[in-house]
Amino acid sequence: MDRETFHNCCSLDKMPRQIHQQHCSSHFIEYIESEIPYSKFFKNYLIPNQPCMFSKKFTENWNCRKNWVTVDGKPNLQRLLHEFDETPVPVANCSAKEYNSNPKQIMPFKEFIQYWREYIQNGHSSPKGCLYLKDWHMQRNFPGHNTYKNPIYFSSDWLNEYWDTLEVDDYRFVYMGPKGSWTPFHSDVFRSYSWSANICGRKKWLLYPPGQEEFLRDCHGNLAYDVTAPVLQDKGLYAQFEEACQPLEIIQEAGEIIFVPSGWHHQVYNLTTRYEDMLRMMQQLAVEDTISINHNWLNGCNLDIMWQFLQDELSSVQREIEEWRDTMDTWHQHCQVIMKSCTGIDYGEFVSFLKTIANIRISFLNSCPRNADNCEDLLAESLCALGPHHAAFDLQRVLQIFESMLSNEDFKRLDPSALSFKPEDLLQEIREAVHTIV
Ligand SMILES: O=C(O)CCC(=O)C(=O)O
Ligand SMILES: [Fe+2]
Repeated sequence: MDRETFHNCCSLDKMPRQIHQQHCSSHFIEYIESEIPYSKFFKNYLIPNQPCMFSKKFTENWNCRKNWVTVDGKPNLQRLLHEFDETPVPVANCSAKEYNSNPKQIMPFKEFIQYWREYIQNGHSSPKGCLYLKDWHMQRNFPGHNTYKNPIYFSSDWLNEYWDTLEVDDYRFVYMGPKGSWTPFHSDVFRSYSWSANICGRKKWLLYPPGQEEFLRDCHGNLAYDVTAPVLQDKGLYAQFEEACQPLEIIQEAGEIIFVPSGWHHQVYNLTTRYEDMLRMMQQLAVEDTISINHNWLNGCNLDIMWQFLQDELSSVQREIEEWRDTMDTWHQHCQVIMKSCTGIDYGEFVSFLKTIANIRISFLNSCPRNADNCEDLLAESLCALGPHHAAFDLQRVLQIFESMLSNEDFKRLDPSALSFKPEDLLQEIREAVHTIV
């Protein structure tokens, strides 16, 4: 990041995001044909929270684009079987609905491939339903395989950076879906961004700008499972459906990478050729065999959206258990526990997350290796590639959110001894580190 972008973007309040609540954005997605400077992606897509598509040039050197795909563009099942064999993988059943999602099971990779082969031979049907291998942490399980390389545009990724330090989880996934597989309507974990690259096959995305999901809830407040289902026409159930805008409908071809902005709800289908796509629409069938790599990620640009999400989640937990408020001394702690079990994070962990991200950048600015070639690991390499102004931008954003947290009533109620540090000390350190750059 250059000095100018840093100065222009530091205070995001000066650059409000587009408000989509009342009107919808264009029905076209911006297309990035070849390399653009990182700062352009940052200014045009990350900060305004707008979707875009990268051409297949951005994935042409990935090993999986060669190794996992046959010459006629189909998944190379033989090769995949050889590579992953008995590995346990998570598999969803798209034909069954469980709450607002699909039930999942773990099975050996080879069992999934066997199912997939039979499914294709059977004219894309099976008594087992349509199974979709999804949310598989392939990269984490096989770090040495060098399957793909994270493009620089998505490298300011605090979510994976933080969870990597804990060594328990990450948000980097592989999806493999036969014809008919799809992902129900949702937005991503903590309102993160996602990027998704098609290794082979095609996907159709239905994207709704933030706020539109409010029109896509039933009379109990639950989000629609399938935004294309006829039941949404039922005014008694989905009273506001007519107020929702048409979704941005995007076809993603093999090799292309889509950037899905923060809080944009989406529904995704795996498709095949354009002809079959037409047939699908006529017959109301979903079509094709697709492999994709999907990462969830967030950073200083959408940190405020995550923080707002956490506050909204806590408020809804508080509403749920309001009736016990006066009967329990530990009611506020309980709200945090419930929030953690529902969303995967509570306020205490959010603070640890911010602290970890800040400390890494403070050390980076203090040592400041300016040459990416001298960096020892991938994290240092990406900090170097993004440069000291990006690190300073990150710190500035942590500072702003930290200040907002410190004045938040629910945050003030947390047990201070649960924090292993004094927030004021960290804030001071951040200010000093940013000062060295400004
Ligand atoms: O590809 C899919 O089926 C779903 C992907 C998705 O929801 C995402 O990348 O955020
Ligand atoms: Fe998603």
